[in-house]
Amino acid sequence: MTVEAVETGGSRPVVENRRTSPVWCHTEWDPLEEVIVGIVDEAHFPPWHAALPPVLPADQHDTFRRDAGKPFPPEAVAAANQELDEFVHILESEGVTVRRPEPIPQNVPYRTLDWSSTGMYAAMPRDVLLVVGDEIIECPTAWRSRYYETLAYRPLLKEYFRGGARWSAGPKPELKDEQYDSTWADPGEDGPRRLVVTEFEPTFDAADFTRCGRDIIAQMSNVTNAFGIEWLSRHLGDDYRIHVFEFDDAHPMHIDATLVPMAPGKVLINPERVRRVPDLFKGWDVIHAPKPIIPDSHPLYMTSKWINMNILMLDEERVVVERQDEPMISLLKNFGFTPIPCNFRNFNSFGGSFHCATLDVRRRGALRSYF
Ligand code: DAV
Repeated sequence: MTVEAVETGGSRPVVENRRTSPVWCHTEWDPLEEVIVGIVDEAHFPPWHAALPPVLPADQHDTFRRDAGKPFPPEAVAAANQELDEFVHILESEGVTVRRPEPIPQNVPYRTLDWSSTGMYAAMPRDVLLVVGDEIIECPTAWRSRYYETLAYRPLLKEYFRGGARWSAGPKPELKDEQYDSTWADPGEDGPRRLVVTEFEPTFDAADFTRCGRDIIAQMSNVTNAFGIEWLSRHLGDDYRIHVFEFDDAHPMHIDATLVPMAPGKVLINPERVRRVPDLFKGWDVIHAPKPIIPDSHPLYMTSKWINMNILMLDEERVVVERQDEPMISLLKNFGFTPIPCNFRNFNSFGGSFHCATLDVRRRGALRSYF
């Protein structure tokens, strides 16, 4: 691959090989050119498993036990689909190329040497695929129900590879019983952090990482272990520094409703989970996310209401925000951003918002240090 030095930052040269790759993304805020938006087609409740209770909202455990392996309610799927269409339309009118995965059957049982499962959905590309620079990485996810989830993206992955991207995958996990702490019990909101994944083998979801150029912020969670972070760190090599922080979150899974870098020098934080902003962000504007306004009556199968923070930056100013989330819209306006409202509350029911539902495949910009 042709690698061309375009600037020198710190002690290491910064490289620009963008011309040879359709995959190119260093931050959460560089101008967005191409994005994958997930789909809710075929969405099924996963089989009940020990990895679920540490992250599902308490009031959803009974539903997940009862409906394990069944399709999500068709009216919920239809309502989410309508919002996805609106989101795609908005992205396209803002000049972004939108790609979609191919639906794969989620109710066909599969098995390994140790266990069997069915799938869930292809709604959240953010969880299972990580883009760093010109590389797209398939994540070794900890949930058995997500074992084959990246198959929905294979046509795109092959196309990007043929176009010049690098394509890799974390070590295929076995996900044996040893991967899960069978004695896990809820520590309670103020209890010590207790994670259900063990260090048996590396697992991680991409959504436990957030990119600021050479610095990548990460957390351990109920799907991402230290072994997984170490694998990724060595895989990415000396060009990147992974900073692992622990937040006040008793049920962590994915960092993107906790700490969201929005632009150089601007970070959105969850005021309940980030009681002390990491020193790394010294000198940055810290924007406290407003309390979510999603009513209790609205079903959220797999996420807390803080999913209101799960915004998508189109560049350093334009930001896609849930249309009904007036407090977030006015706060971001006050900080000089340009919010673009989109209905997404019905999609939120499936466990994510604009950041979870997308994978930014290509953003203009070079690899830099922001700290
Ligand atoms: O409440 O932290 C995070 C996003 C899930 N994909 C939460 C949910």
